[in-house]
Amino acid sequence: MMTGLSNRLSRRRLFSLGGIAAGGGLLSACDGLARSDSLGGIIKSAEAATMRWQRAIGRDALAPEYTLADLSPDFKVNGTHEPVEAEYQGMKRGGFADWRLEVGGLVTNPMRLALPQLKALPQRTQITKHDCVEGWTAIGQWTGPQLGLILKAAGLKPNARYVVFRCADNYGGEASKGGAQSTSLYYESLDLIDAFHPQTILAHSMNGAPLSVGHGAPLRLRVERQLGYKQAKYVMGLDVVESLAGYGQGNGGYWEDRGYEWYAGI
Ligand SMILES: Nc1nc2c(c(=O)[nH]1)N[C@H]1C(S)=C(S)[C@@H](COP(=O)(O)O)O[C@H]1N2
Ligand SMILES: [Mo]
Repeated sequence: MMTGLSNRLSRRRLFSLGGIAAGGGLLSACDGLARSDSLGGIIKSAEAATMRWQRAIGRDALAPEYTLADLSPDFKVNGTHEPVEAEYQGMKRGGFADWRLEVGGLVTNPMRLALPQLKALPQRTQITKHDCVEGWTAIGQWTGPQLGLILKAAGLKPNARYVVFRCADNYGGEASKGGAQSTSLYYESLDLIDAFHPQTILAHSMNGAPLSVGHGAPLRLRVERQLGYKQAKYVMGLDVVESLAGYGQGNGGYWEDRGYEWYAGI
C-alpha cells in the first residue's frame, strides 16, 4: 500500500537517481584530501578501528560540551553557502513557512512537520566543536529537538536500520563552483545508534538565533561524535530505511560517494 507520502518520496528518489551519472571527478573532495585506492583501503581499516573503539567505550558517550565564552566569533560557512535550487529559493522567500520536514520510510506514522511543531517539542541546547575533514574546527551552540524523539513519534518498523537525511542542495551546483557540475542532491545517513544518541539533534537555531542560510536554514543535523560532512544542512526529509542502496551511489552520503568514510567518528 502506497501512502501519498511514500509516493512522493519514491518519485523524488527516482528523480535523483536519474541524475547520478554526472557526479564524481569534477569536484575536489570537500576541497581537501584526494583519494587513491591504497589510501581508500587505509581509510576503510581506520574507519573500522574507530568504530570498534567507539563501540568499546560506548557510542553513547557524550562529545565534550563547552561554554558560551568558548563560542567561535567566526564560524566558517562551508560546502553549500546557499542552495540555488528553485524549491529551496521558493521556501526561503516565504520565510520557510511552507517548509515541512518529511518523515517517512520504515515508520508506522509518517509525518510532515512544520518548524513551529519542531520548536514545540522538548528542546536540547548544546555547545560543541565542529570538526571539518579539511582541518578547521569551530565551536557553536545548537538548539533543536533530539532526533530520537522524532523517530519515536514516527514509530520504527522492525527492519529499520538507518536514517537518511535528504537535503535541498546540490553542492556541485553551488553558484561559486560554476553551476551544475552534478545533479545529485546532498544527503547523509546514520545508523540507529547515532540517531538515538542524546546529542543528535535537528537544529533550527545556532548561537541563540534562527539558523542562517549559510549554516543550513531552516534545519540541520548535529551529530556531535562525527566529522563536519555528516552535519547535513538544509534537511528536507528523513527516510528510515533498511539499506542505503537506494541513495546516491549507495555509500550513505554525498561525500561518502566520493571516497570519504561513512563512519566519520571523532
Ligand atoms: N546540505 C549540505 N550539508 C552540508 C554540506 C553541504 O555542502 N551541503 N557541507 C558539509 C561540510 S563538509 C561541513 S564542514 C559542514 C559545514 O557547516 P557550516 O557551513 O555550518 O560550517 O556542513 C556539512 N553539511
Ligand atoms: Mo567539512
